[in-house]
Amino acid sequence: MNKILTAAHWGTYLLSVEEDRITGVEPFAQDPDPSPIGQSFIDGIQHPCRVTKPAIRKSYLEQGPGAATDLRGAEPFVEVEWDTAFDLVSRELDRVRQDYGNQAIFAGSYGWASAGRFHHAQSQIHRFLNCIGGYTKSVNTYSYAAAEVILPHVVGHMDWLLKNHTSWPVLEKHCELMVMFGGIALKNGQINVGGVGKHSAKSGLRACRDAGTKFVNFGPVRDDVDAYLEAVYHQPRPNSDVSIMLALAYTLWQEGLHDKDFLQRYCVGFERFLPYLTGESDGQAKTPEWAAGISGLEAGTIRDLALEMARKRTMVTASWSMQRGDHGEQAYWMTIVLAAMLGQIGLPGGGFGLGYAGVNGVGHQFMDFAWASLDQGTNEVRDFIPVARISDLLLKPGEAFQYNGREYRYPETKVVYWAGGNPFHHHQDINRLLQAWRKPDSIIVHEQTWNALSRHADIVLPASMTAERNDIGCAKRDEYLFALKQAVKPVGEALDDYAIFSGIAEKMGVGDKFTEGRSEMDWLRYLHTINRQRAASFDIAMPDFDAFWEEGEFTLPLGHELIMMADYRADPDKHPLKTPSGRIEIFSETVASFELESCPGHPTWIEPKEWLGSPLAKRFPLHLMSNQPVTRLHSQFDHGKTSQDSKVAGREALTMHPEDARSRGLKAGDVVRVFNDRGATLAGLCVGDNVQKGIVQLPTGAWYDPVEPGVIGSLDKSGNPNVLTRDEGTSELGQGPVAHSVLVEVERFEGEAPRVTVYQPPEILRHLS
Ligand SMILES: Nc1nc2c(c(=O)[nH]1)N[C@H]1C(S)=C(S)[C@@H](COP(=O)(O)OP(=O)(O)OC[C@H]3O[C@@H](n4cnc5c(=O)[nH]c(N)nc54)[C@H](O)[C@@H]3O)O[C@H]1N2
Ligand SMILES: Nc1nc2c(c(=O)[nH]1)N[C@H]1C(S)=C(S)[C@@H](COP(=O)(O)OP(=O)(O)OC[C@H]3O[C@@H](n4cnc5c(=O)[nH]c(N)nc54)[C@H](O)[C@@H]3O)O[C@H]1N2
Ligand SMILES: [Mo]
Repeated sequence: MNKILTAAHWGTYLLSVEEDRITGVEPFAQDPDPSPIGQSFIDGIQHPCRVTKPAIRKSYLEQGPGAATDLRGAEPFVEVEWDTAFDLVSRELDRVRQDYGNQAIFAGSYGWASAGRFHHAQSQIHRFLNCIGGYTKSVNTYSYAAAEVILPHVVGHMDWLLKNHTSWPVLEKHCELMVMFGGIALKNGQINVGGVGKHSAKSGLRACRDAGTKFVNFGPVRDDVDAYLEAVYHQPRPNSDVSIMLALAYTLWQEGLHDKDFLQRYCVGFERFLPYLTGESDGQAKTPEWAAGISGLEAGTIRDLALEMARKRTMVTASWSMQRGDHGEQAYWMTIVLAAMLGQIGLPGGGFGLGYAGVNGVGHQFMDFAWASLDQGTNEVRDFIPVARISDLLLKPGEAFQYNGREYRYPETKVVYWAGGNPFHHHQDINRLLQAWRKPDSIIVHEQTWNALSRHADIVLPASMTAERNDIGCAKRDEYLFALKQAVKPVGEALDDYAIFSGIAEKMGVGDKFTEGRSEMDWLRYLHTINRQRAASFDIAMPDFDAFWEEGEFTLPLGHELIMMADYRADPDKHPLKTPSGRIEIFSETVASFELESCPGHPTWIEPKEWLGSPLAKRFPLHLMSNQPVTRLHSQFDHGKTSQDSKVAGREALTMHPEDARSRGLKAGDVVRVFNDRGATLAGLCVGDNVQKGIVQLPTGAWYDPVEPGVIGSLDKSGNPNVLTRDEGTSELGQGPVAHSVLVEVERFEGEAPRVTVYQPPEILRHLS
């Protein structure tokens, strides 16, 4: 039996391999808190739902691009040889770029793909398409799109902030009070983009508790906070957080506890915000009583907390989910303004945090080292979409959209090309997506499994998984470099994305440009050489490639303990922020000049379009929390053991408060229908008071599995919340997704529930009859 190291976004593991089968999984010995998701490798890699051979939708193979696009998702596939598949793809890309131009190829290809630096699917697809003239791209992430757009106006870029978060050991020593909005969920800290050596969030937080930090959380789900922290829980009406923050700010001002020197020296625009806070400008003082009416909390609770925050070294944190709702920009802007009024930004243990443990790297102490990655070349196409505007792109060619203060237009799309992401997982309002999905002539995907994305494509090219190829593993905000050796042969005829693009590039006459004559191992050596040179510039000796490959791992020295914005606090003239004024902008002249109702010039309470406070709550009285799943990464390995073991009544579990269950006559284990005007899905019921009354939790990631494939509005059998969510931008500024502002109703599903079938392959023909 061989033991071979592999890496995933949720950690590093040793796979036991016997006769080309994976028979066991052990976590990496140095990881103090490994994720159970790794157990899904046992059945998930060599699973019947893997795509094993290139496959073409039947009508498409018979009639070519644009054939019966309404049958996407409903027709059988026909297997073809790789050479035929390469021909089909290269001819279609050629046709479209010649007849319409490269902007007609949409290849934002958003998604998490897999760990492994070289075989990173997005790097591969973008490099390949840049070799043939480019593609329409997407900007920002589903994770924190609103933050990425608002924060540069207010304090600095999200990437810069995430790299500079105050690290756990500093919090342990200095933080007296941590006030959390949306919790700090350890389930999320299992993950890190690109991989994890040591999971540090749990020990980091628990050390704070042991050292006496008090934790207070505002949020609907108790599991968002580790029970060990003995947090004080408040359960405000979801999406009301900005009103609570405003009331905390109001109390600080009213009591004269706001830090006037800090606001004067480090910020601009407090005087433009103050009339709003006091109500001078709109007739409504943002008092605790006012916020109580919106959030359902006690005014006294808010007032007392404000006083305590002013007395103590306080860290105010907001999870990324806080800005994945209507007007998500406001939640982050107001978090920063509240922290600025407390005046502790740049002090150890104080200030603000945006997404601690959202991934393991936030809070983790690491060395700031940029690992080498594949050069993607230059994209000659200027067109782009904000990432969550994919359905709009396809449905509204030629129409204008607003983004960050400017107007742009959607180009017309003929080809959609995806590798390493799953829009049938990540995008909101799947029924609207299905409508949009009928528009392009061709949909080409590289997929590992027969999930909803590959089922709704025309050309499906089977991609290998990390354990099936050689790679190097390294991640942002993580200190480890791993040699990832191929553990098993790829299933069937699956190839890695590099080999697939090499084959297509060859047909299109750009083979050498794409590969630069390098094999997989040549590329790993090449990337290692860059890493080694970078390490040398830090006086770190890294072994040569052969020694590293033999050794299997390399670790960077421990980074410094970080205090976010300490430099800025020490000398704001020497270390100005990258905002227009160089200061924290409580009022932004730039944002104000855009004259957007959906994002005014200072943080503002704007009522969400869909929440428990809206008239729609009469028909759909439950707020849906489609948060990140505990047992997988999004849709990845939903077919694997860890995720499948967590299903209830064969589908995704929906958790509901006991009183809400009782009033609907529901009990644990029931199959329930979750619905609103946009769609309906079936889930298995869990009942528990870990969720707030009036909300239901249905995590993202179950594979969309319609009762009637290809029919828009069909009932989903597996519990995918995105048949229920809204497809609208956070605002005209950020255009981020609003997955967390959604209302639903839940009822028992009467009769025999349809069987979930999505974890078995669709109908596949060996050849055209
Ligand atoms: N309702 C709701 N929706 C959400 C969210 C939410 O909170 N609620 N969260 C959003 C967020 S924050 C995010 S980041 C997105 C995540 O959305 P995605 O990143 O799109 O989700 P994944 O399931 O990780 O999709 C990755 C896909 O890539 C494939 N893949 C993996 N490795 C490879 C590879 O090497 N090659 C190829 N060709 N394919 C590969 C996998 O099979 C999988 O289908 O979802 C968003 N959607
Ligand atoms: N296990 C696992 N971990 C993951 C991922 C995964 O798929 N699986 N995905 C990763 C990715 S891509 C990302 S972006 C991060 C996401 O990190 P987050 O965006 O923070 O994750 P969520 O789980 O969506 O949300 C965290 C909690 O916020 C609360 N919440 C939602 N809306 C509100 C609100 O209006 N007010 C308040 N106060 N609370 C609210 C919910 O109770 C929810 O459980 O997680 C990463 N980690
Ligand atoms: Mo994300």
